[in-house]
Amino acid sequence: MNKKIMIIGMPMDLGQMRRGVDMGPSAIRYAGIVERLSSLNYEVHDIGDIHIGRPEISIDQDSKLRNLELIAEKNELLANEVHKAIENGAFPLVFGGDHSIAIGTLAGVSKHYENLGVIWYDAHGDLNTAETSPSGNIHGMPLAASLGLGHPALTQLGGYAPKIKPENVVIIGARALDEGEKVLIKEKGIKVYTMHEIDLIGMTKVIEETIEHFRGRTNHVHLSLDLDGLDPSDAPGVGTPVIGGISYRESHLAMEMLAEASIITSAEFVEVNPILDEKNKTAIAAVALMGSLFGEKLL
Ligand code: NNH
Ligand code: MN
Ligand code: MN
Ligand code: MN
Repeated sequence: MNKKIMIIGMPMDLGQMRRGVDMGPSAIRYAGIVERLSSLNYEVHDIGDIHIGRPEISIDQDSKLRNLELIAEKNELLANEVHKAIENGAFPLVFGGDHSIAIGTLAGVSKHYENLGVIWYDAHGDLNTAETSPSGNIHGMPLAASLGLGHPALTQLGGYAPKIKPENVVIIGARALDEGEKVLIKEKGIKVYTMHEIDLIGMTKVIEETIEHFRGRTNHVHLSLDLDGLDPSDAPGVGTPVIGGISYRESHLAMEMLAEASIITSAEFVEVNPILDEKNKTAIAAVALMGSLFGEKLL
């Protein structure tokens, strides 16, 4: 694992309607992430937060997408910082913010790797476009946008598209897919481990197969972890909780196995909403999972 980590806060809540997810980066920091990673002998640099300010909510006239221009503009800033982190030899570790920030993160990361792999750990597919979205919320669209599908303001971020290829994506934890997303998954042949497969074969096999899937394909895999992938009993502080999720223990196992395989080269932890949380439980869970992802051992 890269011993230098660059933490980038992205306090943006414009991709959905539950206020408070802009406080995610603070909550994760107060749950002790810098101390945790430093104790594992990483050189941790925290560049602070991307400036979001208090922009006025706006709806794009033709697409009806909420905050389209703002999200694109702020994600350009994030993409630049992520790009710089990699340029400086560091592992970019981004804290959201809602999941629309993944458009910026992936724009920054994929610039460096032609065959970037992506693990999308989420209750949702985030494969909507303006046409299929039931909500108009851009946090339901970042995976589609990164695959080059959707509004050009999102897909063309950083000046090129697509950022990733469908065969390099693995979704884990899905249990709330919209109709248009199901069609897209079949059409593109995207590998998905829904809760059904996780129940059936277990997280061990799911991660073994995921690692195997990337072997020979790419040495660079981005982990995009939406805390709502976890069960709401373990991660209550999220805007769109879905019951029947991945347990905290299964998630630890997944992170430990990924650490062991040494394939993750960038990551983001998103959708932590302290207003909806219970005593910062979700941020604390995120920090513990990051501990495992970066090689923490129990003994
Ligand atoms: N699929 C729904 C939508 O597009 C919900 C997305 N919500 C998420 N995604 N939290 O991870 O609006
Ligand atoms: Mn470069
Ligand atoms: Mn998501
Ligand atoms: Mn989600």
